[in-house]
Amino acid sequence: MNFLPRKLIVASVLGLWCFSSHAQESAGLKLWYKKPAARWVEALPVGNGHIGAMIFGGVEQELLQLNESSLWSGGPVKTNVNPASASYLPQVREALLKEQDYEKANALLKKMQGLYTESYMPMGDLQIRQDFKDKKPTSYYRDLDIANSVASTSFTVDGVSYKREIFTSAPDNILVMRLSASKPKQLNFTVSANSRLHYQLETAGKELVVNGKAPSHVNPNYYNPPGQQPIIYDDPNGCNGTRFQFRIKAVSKDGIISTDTSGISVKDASEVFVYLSAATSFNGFDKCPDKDGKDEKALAKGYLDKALARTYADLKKRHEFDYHTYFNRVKFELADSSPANPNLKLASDERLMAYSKGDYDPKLEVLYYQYGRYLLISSSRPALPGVPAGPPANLQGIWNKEMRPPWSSNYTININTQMNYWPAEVTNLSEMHMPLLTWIKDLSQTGKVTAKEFYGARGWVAHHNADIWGLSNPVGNVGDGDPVWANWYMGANWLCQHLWEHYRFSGDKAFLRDKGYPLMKEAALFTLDWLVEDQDGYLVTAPSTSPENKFKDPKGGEAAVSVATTMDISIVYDLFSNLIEAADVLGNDAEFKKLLIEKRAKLYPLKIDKRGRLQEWYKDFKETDSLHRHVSHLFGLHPGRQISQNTPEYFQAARKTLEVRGDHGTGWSKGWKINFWARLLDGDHAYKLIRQLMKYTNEGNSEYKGGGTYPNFFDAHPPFQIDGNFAGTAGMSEMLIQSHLKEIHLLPALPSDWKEGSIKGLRARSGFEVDINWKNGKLTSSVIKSLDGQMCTLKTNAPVKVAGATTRKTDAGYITEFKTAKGKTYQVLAVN
Ligand code: FUC
Repeated sequence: MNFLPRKLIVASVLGLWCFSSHAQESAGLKLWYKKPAARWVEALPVGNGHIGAMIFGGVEQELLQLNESSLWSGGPVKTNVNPASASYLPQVREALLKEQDYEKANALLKKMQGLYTESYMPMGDLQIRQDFKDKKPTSYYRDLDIANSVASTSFTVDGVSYKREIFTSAPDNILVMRLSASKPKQLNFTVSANSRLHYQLETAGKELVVNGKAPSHVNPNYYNPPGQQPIIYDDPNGCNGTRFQFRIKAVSKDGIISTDTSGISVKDASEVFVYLSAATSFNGFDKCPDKDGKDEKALAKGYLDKALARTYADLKKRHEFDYHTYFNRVKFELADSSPANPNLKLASDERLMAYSKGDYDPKLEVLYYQYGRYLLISSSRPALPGVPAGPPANLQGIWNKEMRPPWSSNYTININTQMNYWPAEVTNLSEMHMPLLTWIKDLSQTGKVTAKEFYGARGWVAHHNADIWGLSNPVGNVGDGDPVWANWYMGANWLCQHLWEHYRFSGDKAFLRDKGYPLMKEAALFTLDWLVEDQDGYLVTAPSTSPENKFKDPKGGEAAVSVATTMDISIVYDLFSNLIEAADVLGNDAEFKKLLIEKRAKLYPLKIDKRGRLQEWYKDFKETDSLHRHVSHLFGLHPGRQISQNTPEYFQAARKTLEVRGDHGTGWSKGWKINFWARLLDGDHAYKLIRQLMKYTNEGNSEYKGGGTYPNFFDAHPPFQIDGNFAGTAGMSEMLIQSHLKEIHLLPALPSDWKEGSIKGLRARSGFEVDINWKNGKLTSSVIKSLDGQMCTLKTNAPVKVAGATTRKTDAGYITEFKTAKGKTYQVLAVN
């Protein structure tokens, strides 16, 4: 299934793009370094949603560590893995609601678990050996130009300058490398390939071909039961793992090229083009990738042959056109009050280090912001003609080198996967949201089976972990998972927010009617079955956890499971509210809407604890870790919209919660806190967290540890986890524009460090595209383009003028309302 309207695909390929576009100066939008990468987190990522490569930039030995986004271990999820599960539910509820025996509930929940997810696999390595007989290179330079999505490495040896330029093209699904030298016939090198998976090498003409296979099962890296092989290739149940092929061809006008299984040898060439295509047999979440798999060989050959039929210039032009279509939609500028800022001359790793020591460098923040957009365009792609859509970006986007990656590099849906997609709509990359929205439908199908088998419930459910196969059961291998993460029931409900948000930004009613609403409704059906009444008549969830924090059990010890955690109830509130609004938009399902309104009114209410914080659990339990990285109970502040200035007591309690939680944490935790502080309208505190998130971190160096940013600007959990990058970009956007409360709030949380700047091309809900300019920390003007002809309600911190509209002052700011016509642009001027 593909949600991308055909019109959009064709328009994108033919270049008939109708949204505004802002060509970007590439000078400031480069990551550059003075030496090759010594570690993976120093290598530079390129990707097209399918092929991912980490480029190390070595002189004599270049390494491209390769991925293909559909290459996972395993196959379709198994059913009936724990037939006894549902029988424990009444006992769990009894333990929780009647006996308050949290320990007993915890033990019982372990009996209600299923299997672990599968893992995202590395595909292989491409190596280039260029023998310079140990002569020292000079003028070494490597960069990643994110304005054009091209990486290059250059250096000089013996008076000859060499350059390698690499990009991955989405329209041609190919990785292309151009190697050149400043003097004729100086290129002598070999290209070889290998894989950590099972593989064989062969040649086809002058092509080097790697055929391989992913395991049929890989245990998570943290799960090592004695006597169990963690990696299994042959599945006795008959569905072996995904096959893959990547093939490489080198082309040169004047060089001599020969190929055997040890590699491709190039001699005496002046310019060489190396092409790499890749494909897997993955054929959808519900098909065995081996016996019912796609013909990966034909696919990889097809991509390569098609690319070879084009010139390098043509491939590059098509790639850049495609990339610019998305990237150029948003242009962000922050004025630097010291225009000759010496940090601008530093290599990116040194610059990041200087920044984390406190240097002022707003252009680095812009680079970080746009890098998040670069990573999303590179790791999450809708279909293009002849190229299918890729899967959603996982914990590492599409870049992974490990056989047993951290947390399986899977979809962790108690925060991380959703976080990946927070920047998608607001930063005008709605198409990149599609792989997630499509995958939600897959997940809902296994989720229906899980709802029925595990709980005897209607609708669909998903827990905290999922994978490309749409695994939806609570993980733990029936008894080995800790319920504090495994037994959490809100994955489907939270993901449904993305369906609704896609509609809110795009105004695409057909999407809402045909794709979004049915999935949201099915999630609500599960939830209606899941909710029970407590002794006071409130609707509660039981069992319930607050990912992934524990509380002091009044009976002694630590406990994870109780009743109606604030996060559960906030997510249910969000789902029901979105469905109620969706039914209004679509003018349908009046009965169901009525039911949801009734049920929502009976949900266990938000509470404020003794210390003035938003209460995390059903009762005012004491948390075991008051600085815990998850701040699950603030879901209603962000990404929900239940808590805002319109609910001043909860708004204040949310602030207090964050103050106590503190500013430390993993990369993604800091990223979430940027968004929280932006929603609390505190730009300076949000900015403080940007500084935290962009703290220089490196592997193998105890001086630079903790949550932050690696030399290649990847987010450090640590280890690498891409969600922090995305949350950073989303959070900075949230500081400049908010539209979750049915009004467009311009500059809601502008920090004092961002005195002057502009951002063009952000999107706001109800179908608007917005440019904002500010000086001396104050809005100067804005341009609002209406894409859907909706009423526009603007909120500003000072009065503004819009032709034909009046501005009124309220306690929360200035409100300006005006009718808009589709396609028209409206000027907003600040009144001084
Ligand atoms: C959750 C988080 C961890 C990590 C993992 C992928 O379990 O608590 O910090 O992000 O997901």
